[in-house]
Amino acid sequence: MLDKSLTPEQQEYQQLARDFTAKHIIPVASEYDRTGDFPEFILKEVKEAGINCMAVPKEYGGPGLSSLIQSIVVEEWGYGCAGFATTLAGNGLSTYPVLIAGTDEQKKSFYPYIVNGGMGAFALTEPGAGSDAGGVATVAKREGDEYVINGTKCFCTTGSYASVFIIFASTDPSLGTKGISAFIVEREREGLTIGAVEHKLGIRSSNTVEVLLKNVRVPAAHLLGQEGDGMKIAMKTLDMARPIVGAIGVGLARRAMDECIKYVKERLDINGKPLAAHQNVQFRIADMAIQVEAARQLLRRCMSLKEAGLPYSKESAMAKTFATDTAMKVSAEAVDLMGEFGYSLDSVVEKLMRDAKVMQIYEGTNQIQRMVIAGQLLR
Ligand code: COS
Repeated sequence: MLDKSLTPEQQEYQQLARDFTAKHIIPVASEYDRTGDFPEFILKEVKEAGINCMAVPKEYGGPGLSSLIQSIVVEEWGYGCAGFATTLAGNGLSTYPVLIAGTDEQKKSFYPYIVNGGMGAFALTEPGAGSDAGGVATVAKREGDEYVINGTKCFCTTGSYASVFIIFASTDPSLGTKGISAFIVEREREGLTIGAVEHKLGIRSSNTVEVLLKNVRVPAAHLLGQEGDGMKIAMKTLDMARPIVGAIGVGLARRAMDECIKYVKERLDINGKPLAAHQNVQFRIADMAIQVEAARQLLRRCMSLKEAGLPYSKESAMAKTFATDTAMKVSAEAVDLMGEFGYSLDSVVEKLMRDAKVMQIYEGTNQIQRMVIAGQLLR
């Protein structure tokens, strides 16, 4: 059922994304999960459907969709496969720093890389700077009209396939977070190589790698904003990205609930009655539905604040936390209710449970989100 509380345009995108997911993601998701292969084909399809890099404005070749529509589309991707959704949303994430701080010229040169079917990657995290994003040890030294970048990035989504990266590096380590800067770095720059590829418990079709930077030279014009703006650019980017992760979580939780409903209606107990006839089962299904809907509404409120140009950093952290905790809880509950069938590698829900875990960790752990929320409430 389409959500009738949405506007006709929003419903249109919900239908489009639902059809896209049913056609291109659901039929192949378990195979890509099993092999861990990267679904390169999905890029062409998402571009053709007009839902690639959804935040990029029309004037730069993107679809320029509202934040609410973006979350509606991503929920559908998350329903199909969180690995595919991470790849597609990760591509969008790489466009945010340029949207936030890029000049017109930077937008014109950067967006075609990604919008026309290439991929971008956001590289902030380092072996010694995960939750402590300000601990970035990669350095960018100014030499004439170039910067020379040295360091190691890790857990970089889509790094092996990206044609361009947003790299965060310190231009003045003595200034701490105020010395961090952000750069556009193309893949072909000499000295940029891909290191270890992560083997993961879930979202196995998404590509997660180490990015090694050894004397990588970029023109000074590739600096986003001013030297020292990097931490703020990163934080604003994450504000935009966290509800999108929440949307993947809502989609995943909804899928777990749907799979579970199908099962309890068909599966008979020892007296020949469907499991769904038991009040205990009904209550557990009802709790799933309450959590999915609450997560979705928290997300939509965050998106309305953002669209209205109001502060939404706290709500972004809330939506991400609640939606991804819901994804974890509902998928684990689905495995529990489906018993051995749910635990089997042939079931859909065991994959959902594996995929859900990382959402509580990436784009800022849910503990970091609670720090952001409490920080605003207690200041
Ligand atoms: N929007 C704009 N600016 C922000 C901001 C936001 N949402 N949040 C913080 N800032 C600014 C602060 O105002 C501060 O600027 P000033 O020094 O000018 O005052 C600067 O950024 C540093 O902020 P803060 O002092 O709060 O930074 P901390 O080092 O204490 O770190 C946390 C704050 C923990 C919240 C941050 O490191 C974080 O989000 N960590 C998680 C990182 C993450 O999500 N990684 C996932 C990577 S995605 S692949």
